[in-house]
Parts: sequence; C-alpha cells; structure tokens
Amino acid sequence: MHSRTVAMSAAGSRRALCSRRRFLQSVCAGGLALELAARRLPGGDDGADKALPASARLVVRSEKPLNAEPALEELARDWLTPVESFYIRNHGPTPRFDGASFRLAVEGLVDRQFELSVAELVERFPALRTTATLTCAGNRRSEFSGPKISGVAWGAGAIGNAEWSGVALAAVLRHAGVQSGAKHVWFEGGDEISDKAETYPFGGSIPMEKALAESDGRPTCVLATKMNGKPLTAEHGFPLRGVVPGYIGARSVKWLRKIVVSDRPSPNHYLAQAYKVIDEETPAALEAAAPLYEYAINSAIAVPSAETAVSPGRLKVQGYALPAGAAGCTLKRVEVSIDGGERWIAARIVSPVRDFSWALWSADVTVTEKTETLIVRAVDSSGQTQPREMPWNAKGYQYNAWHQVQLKHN
Ligand SMILES: Nc1nc2c(c(=O)[nH]1)N[C@H]1C(S)=C(S)[C@@H](COP(=O)(O)O)O[C@H]1N2
Ligand SMILES: [Mo]
Repeated sequence: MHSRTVAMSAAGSRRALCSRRRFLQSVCAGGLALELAARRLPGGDDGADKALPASARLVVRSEKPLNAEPALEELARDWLTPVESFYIRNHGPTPRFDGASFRLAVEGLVDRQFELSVAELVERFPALRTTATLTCAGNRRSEFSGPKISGVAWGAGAIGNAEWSGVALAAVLRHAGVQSGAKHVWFEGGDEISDKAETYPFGGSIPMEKALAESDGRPTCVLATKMNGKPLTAEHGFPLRGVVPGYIGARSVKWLRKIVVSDRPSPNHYLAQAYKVIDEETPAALEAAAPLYEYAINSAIAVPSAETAVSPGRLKVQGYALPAGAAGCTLKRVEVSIDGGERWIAARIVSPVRDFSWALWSADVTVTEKTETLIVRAVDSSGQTQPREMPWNAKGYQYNAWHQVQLKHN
C-alpha cells in the first residue's frame, strides 16, 4: 500500500500518460528509481531520526520516533515560539524531502485533480500568513493519575505558537472544484510509520466546513511552507504541512503530499482509531468514539519551574494560556492561586489575544515559607474554564486541569 503511494506522488507530469497501476508496471517504471532517489534525501532513515537538530533546546521524551518538548521556562519568553523551542511530535522517522521534486496531489470528489510542486503552489495561490498555536492532544499526559497510560509522557511543553505562511487550503480546494456530497478533507503525510506488519503514512481528516472556514474574512487553514518566516525544518514538515488552527496538533499533517476530498472521514489510523477519548482501550470502544478535533482550554505555569527554589516575598509567576479551539474564542481571564484554589489573583495578559492562539501572562504574588503550591486556571470568551480535576481516559488526551507547581523554598 505504501509503495503505491510513493509511486503516485513521484509520478508528477507522467500521470497523464499512465494510470496509477500501469505506471508501476510498465514503461514509466524505468524512471521511478531515479525520481525516488531525488525525492528522499540521504539521512532520512532511522539513523538521522535519533538526533535532535543541533540547535534544538528540547528535552527528548522518546528517540525513536523523535518526541521532544522544551523546558517550560522557554515557552514563557516569546509569544511566537522560536523553532528551536517548538515541540516535535513524530510517529515515525523524520523523512527528509527534496523541496524541488516534492509534489502535493489533490484528488477525490473534485472537478479537477492535480499535482503541484511547492513552488507552483506558492506561485499560483494568494499568500496567507496566520498565527496559530499547535498543541498535542497528549500535552500534560504525565499529570493524569490513575492506571498508567502508554504514549509519550508529555509534560506541559507539547505546545507552541508560531506564524505559519503559505497558501489557503480553501483556495486550493476551490481551484480543484469541490463536488456536492463532499464532507471531509483527508490529509496524508510523507512519513512511513511501521506498525506490526504494516507501514503507512500519518494522516487524518477535517470536516469540509473547517477546511473552508474563514475568520475576519481570512481563511483559517493553511498549507504552510514557512514557520516564523523561515522554511519549515525537516522535523516540522519540510517542505509542506497543513496547519489547522483550533484543532489538536494531529490534524496538522506534516510532509503533506496528498489531499483527498471525500464524503466521509479519513480511514487513516490516526483519525479512525487513535486520538479519541475512551475509558477502555478496546477495538470496539475506539471504533465507537468520535475523533478529537478542537483542543480544550488550557494553561500552565512556566516560571518559576518546579526546580527553582524561591524566597519569601514578591514572586513573579509567568506562563501560557490557550482558549478552546473554536473560531472567535479568545482568552478572557487568567487567575493564579497561592492557597490551593481558595482565592484567585488576576494575571496580566502580556501578549496579543487572538482566537486559535495562546496568550502569555504574568502575575505578581507574595509568597511565604508556608506557601505550598502555585496554581493557574484560565477562562475563555465562551465561558469555559479548566476543571480542578481531570477524569482519567485510557489514551491520556486533553489533560487540562488547573496546572500546579509545587514550590521549592530557599
Ligand atoms: N506526517 C505527520 N504529521 C504529523 C505527525 C506525524 O507524526 N506525522 N504528528 C502530528 C502530531 S500528533 C502533532 S501534535 C503535530 C506536531 O507538530 P510539530 O512536530 O511540528 O510540533 O504534528 C502532527 N502531524
Ligand atoms: Mo499530537
């Protein structure tokens, strides 16, 4: 199944001449090896996957596949998270693509299916630049209490805010001509995830409504070539990734090389079986549950860290707060407590406030030798707030209880 996908995307301009199957079997096959060699650069195998990029300021949570998050102090510094401090969440080895030969295919329930290089994409569609926070559905998983949960043991650093530039997904879909009955947009990445006997790419889908959504007259979803003004790094999806603001990170597919317009949600494992809130991990429960799309409201204290010893007196507390991932939903309030949640002190928001983006906040509190914990909670414009406690779920998703730091005293 996977080799067919590779061949299809490599087919490029030859598609007109060869049907997919014939392409593999016949005259076009001679060019295949060469084209594939051009597409995947050396070092994209397991060996390269182990190492973090040299510039990264991240704590590695797993090496194979590479999963890493910044120390929380890093996150409180900039509203736009530097790429070096932006968490990396991979399900397989980081593929390394040659940007010139990479193609995005658009197919399914469309009037015109096509394939474009990244340069063609950027040339043909109006530029779109947007700020959006990505957060893994497993962010803060390590804080769940209850039976041990498998999966990456994330702290509260599997989140970052970046400026994404590229073109609007909606413009590309309109160009293809979405047919009636189309309800979902599937994404497929260029990675190869090995699971038992199978190898398949990471993928998923979003409802058509979200794919075409606008807020303030600007399209929401981006096909991004740049992150914070620079070409994507290999780890973050070079040369092209989807960015779906407001949705869990898993919907923002990296190394994006195929979009399929369909009447149903994607059958890809990461939409059909994973990223669901369930009580018990059985195939039946996974099948029955709905896929996660929007992320939940959340916040965390980044400074002081649990490792920093503090002295009695004034203490500056800083962190991030994320409104729920609904369009138009913005952060309303951030509150800090030093007495276990009896009284709350309003924090100052010290960054822009936008939907689909976190805000950074700062609060001055006065602590004594007896102060045990710092707690934060946020409230957004839809009136949602964070719960005091978070019920356990089998895959450890969407943990968003009040975030606490146990104070260490000097
Ligand atoms: N192709 C591909 N896309 C992917 C993933 C992946 O493993 N492969 N991981 C997803 C998940 S679970 C998250 S949280 C985000 C993380 O994006 P980042 O690594 O750029 O921070 O990418 C998503 N897109
Ligand atoms: Mo994720």
